[in-house]
Amino acid sequence: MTHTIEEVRALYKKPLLDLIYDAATAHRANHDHHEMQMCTLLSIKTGGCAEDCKYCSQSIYNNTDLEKEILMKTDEVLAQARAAKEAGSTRFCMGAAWPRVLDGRAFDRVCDMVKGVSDMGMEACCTLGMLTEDQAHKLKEAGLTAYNHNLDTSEEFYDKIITTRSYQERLDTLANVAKAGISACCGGILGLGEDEDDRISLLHTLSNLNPQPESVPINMLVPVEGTPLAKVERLDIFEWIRCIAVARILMPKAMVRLSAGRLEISKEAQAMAFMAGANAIFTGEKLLTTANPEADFDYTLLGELGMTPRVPYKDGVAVTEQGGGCGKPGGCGCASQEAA
Ligand code: SAM
Ligand code: DTB
Ligand code: SF4
Repeated sequence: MTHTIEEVRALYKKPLLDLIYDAATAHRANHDHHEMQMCTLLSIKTGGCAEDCKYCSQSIYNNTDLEKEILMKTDEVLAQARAAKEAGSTRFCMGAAWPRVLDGRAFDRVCDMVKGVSDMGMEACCTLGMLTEDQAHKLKEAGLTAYNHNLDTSEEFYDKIITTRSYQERLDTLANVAKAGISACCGGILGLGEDEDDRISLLHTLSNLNPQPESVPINMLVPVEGTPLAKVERLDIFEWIRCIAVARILMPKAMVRLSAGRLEISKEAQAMAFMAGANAIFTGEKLLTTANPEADFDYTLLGELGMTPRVPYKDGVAVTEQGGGCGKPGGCGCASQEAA
């Protein structure tokens, strides 16, 4: 179903509690609202990126004190994936600070990593920059579940944030991902200094992608010292919640993923975001290069709210090799486990 920009604006402008109520209704009609998908990120190649994204610690245009790291070895990555699985994650996302994928040994190694993660029974995701259709097919063959490639902000605001690539190039990669039959994980960053119309425009573009993204990461800017956005004014938290609710209503089947920025967001606001339809988080003490809440914080919060981590699924069938039926890390011994 396509949505006009006026429809998206009308939704966005609803009284907040009505909007959250509608989003919670859409969430409950399409998902088990007690479930939270836990995902882990790993930066497999860090820093030295030739794009000029004004928010990013990894761009060569920004003066951050990040240590560059070359592409990790496959077995080191798989050891981290196994640890993430043991800690309760069902999705492992590998990020490389590349503007685009180049064919050759590095890409072949990433395909091996994807295969290894997928063979462990975890959903494998990567974010490697721009991708050709042929490269997307190779990742699909290796077992990739989803490719993360964000639109980040509105088309109108894009050149205030990134000038080394165009919005159309992002859309082209998303089309290549779709042609290879890989799910798209596509969302954006809030708090870049954009205005309300930019947030509405981003949500409109995301919801009109065909097919709609399987996963929609909502990042709140993590201000990084040495980037042009280090001192930008913080976005009001209710705007963040509003975007989550609108994303849930417009993309009812998607996983709405709270991504960067949770460390600075109170547990009450995170609970409100879950109410508004967010059903996935990144766990682990690090995102790619910035800090994330401790596992204890996340598991305590889920417990307080009566929520449970989602069990892993592969090809529509629950993976039972490890972990209990409830999906708790290490398992609790309960047997009930249904495929979605
Ligand atoms: N280089 C690839 C790309 O840009 O598509 C993949 C890695 S990039 C770090 C993945 C996403 O992380 C970006 O699209 C952006 O949404 C998010 N991100 C990066 N730095 C961030 C920051 N400081 N705060 C919030 N989100 C950020
Ligand atoms: C996404 O949208 N957010 C994640 C994931 N996709 C790769 C990355 C967040 C990165 C936050 C900044 C950092 O840690 O460098
Ligand atoms: Fe490079 Fe991605 Fe960072 Fe942009 S967001 S500088 S493309 S790593």
